Amino acid sequence: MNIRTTLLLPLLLCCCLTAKAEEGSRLWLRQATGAEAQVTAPRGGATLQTATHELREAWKGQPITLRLKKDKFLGSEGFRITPLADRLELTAATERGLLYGAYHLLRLQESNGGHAFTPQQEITEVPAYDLRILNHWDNIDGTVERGYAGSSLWDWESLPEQGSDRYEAYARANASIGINGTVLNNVNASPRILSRSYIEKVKALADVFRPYGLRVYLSVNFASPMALDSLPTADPADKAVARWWKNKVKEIYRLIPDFGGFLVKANSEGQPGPCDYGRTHAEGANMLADALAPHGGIVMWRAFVYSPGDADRAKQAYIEFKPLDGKFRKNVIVQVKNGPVDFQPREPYSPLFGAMQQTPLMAELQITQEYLGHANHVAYLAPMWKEFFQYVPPTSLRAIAGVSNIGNSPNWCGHPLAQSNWYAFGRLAWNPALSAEAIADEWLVQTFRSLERQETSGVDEQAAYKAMKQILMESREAVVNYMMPLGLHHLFAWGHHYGPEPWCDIPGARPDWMPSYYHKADKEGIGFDRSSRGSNAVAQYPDSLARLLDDAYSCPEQFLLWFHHLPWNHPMQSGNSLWEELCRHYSLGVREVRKFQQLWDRARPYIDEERFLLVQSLLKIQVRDAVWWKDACLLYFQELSGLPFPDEMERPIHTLPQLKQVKLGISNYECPDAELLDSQR
Ligand code: GCW
Repeated sequence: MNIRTTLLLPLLLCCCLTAKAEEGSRLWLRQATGAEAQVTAPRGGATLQTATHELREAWKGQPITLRLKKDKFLGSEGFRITPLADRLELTAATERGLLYGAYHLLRLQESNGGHAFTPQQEITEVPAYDLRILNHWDNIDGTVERGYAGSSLWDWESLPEQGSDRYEAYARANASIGINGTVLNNVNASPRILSRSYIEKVKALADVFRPYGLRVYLSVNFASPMALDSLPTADPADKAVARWWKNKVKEIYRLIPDFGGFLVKANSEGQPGPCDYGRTHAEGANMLADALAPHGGIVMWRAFVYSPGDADRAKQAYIEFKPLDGKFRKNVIVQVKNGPVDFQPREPYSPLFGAMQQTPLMAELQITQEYLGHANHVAYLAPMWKEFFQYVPPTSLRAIAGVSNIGNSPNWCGHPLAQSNWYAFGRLAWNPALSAEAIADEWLVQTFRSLERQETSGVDEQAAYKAMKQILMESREAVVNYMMPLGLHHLFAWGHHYGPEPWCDIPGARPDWMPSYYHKADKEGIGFDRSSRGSNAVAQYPDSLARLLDDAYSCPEQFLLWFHHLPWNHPMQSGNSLWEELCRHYSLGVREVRKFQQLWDRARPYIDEERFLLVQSLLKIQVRDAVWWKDACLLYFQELSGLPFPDEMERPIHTLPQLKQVKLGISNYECPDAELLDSQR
């Protein structure tokens, strides 16, 4: 029996005994039905009918009239809610605007404890971005790359003949938070997704999603013409290749007239691309853009490129893409990960943002917790994304994408609290000015409010919500503390990116996939020197920021070891040495997760047993892992620093040789050696 089963067994037994169990499948959409509100609406299409239906089912407030009215200010998705003497009026220029308005009203009602609610003032909402897109890294064999919530939601085998209730539930959940696009398949794309039979499957999904304003996009493999139709080349300058793409695009639009376009990972991690033929990323993107333009489609071209050459990995995307600024067609958007390396628990922002003034850019955020404890650890990511927006003004972006954490597990995201990240992504994509706190409040009350109890039970219940919110708000920083504080990054074990392996050294493997490439710890000190004396990655940032980052005494300490290699006794702002400060952060991370356990227990009387117990069990795993991280990193670094642990620090409970034996399977759901880890406690 592995660790997850051992810890979850009492939970499974207990849930059989409780009546009001909830498995989380209803997400934040748990409002009661049968409200019988008076809802008046013009005749319209499926989207308008959906808006009307949602309000009729659940709206408890005063009568409401839906109106379609041309309004330049509202654009194609905004809406206005106007309180009149005897009713509310919801107006929008399109049916989609009305749908978003309907969900907004229901969200306000739920935030009001599910009670009838009358807005006192006019409310006007217009989304910050036209494209608010989920990226699924779902493979056509049903697996999900970096997915921790079961298999893919898309049952390609049974499509298009057979549907699933979950397809509609998925579209509805997205619409309720304003997400309006979905890339169905992995950026490491199988060419087969563009075969006729798969396009028919994609059409079936697009038909289900359409009433919810959710457009479908596909990731494409740049060598598809060779793989599918045996063309001798995929060179974008080759006329036959361009013609192949034009025809393929036509074939797609014949079946899916509102198809959104392509997402492309090219010349990255072994994927084919235009550089294979001596062409640039712009030439490759433009060839696809020309095929899509007549149909209104777009290309989202990823800037996630790096190779094991001499240049610091963190500099490479900038080096390759910056010279291409202004060279892309109008319907190309370059999609850039938030940080320059790869979705680490904390990274500075990617310097490409702000550097490509002539090119529309979109941010790629990662909702799935590839580097933040998978679906075992609680890590509410809105604070991380807000941190990104502090440096990259939302207005400088054209669109926003999030790598999905959704799978076919009953609660969609694996960890019950991970649903908050799907929710927060949608809300921030609609309005990046919302605070992480406000989003946490909204999500918690909608997701956990007791449906049995009509009235809130006052002070204690408020305290329980406050405790849950504290967990969410502090969770990401806790993960940073016990995994990679002070700017450390990529200390992950080979392959699965779950546990620590700062010592990892696989002979012959790519150096830029090894932790030592990033931490560069030795007897003298630790950290990657990206200052002007080192790789000079700081020079890719605007001058004033570059100067700040370049000096170890002015560089924000949260990025210190990202930009500097420093002696173990480097003095920190706290007065501690760097070594002491590292020890302090790792220990703090462990203590924070222990505190989450206590805080979570406070919520018990107010929420359902099933989700309560599941989170309680997962927190045990998280504490176990936090201790594992702390011990592994500190014991390893201590071998190099030769320094003693500070007096007050909690002592390791493992030894380094023991920890070096731990080898987890690729997925944390099957961790054959977790017992070894557990038995070492
Ligand atoms: O970080 C890496 C992930 C890969 C992923 C890649 C990417 C889809 O480990 O699994 O591939 O990033 O973003 O393309």
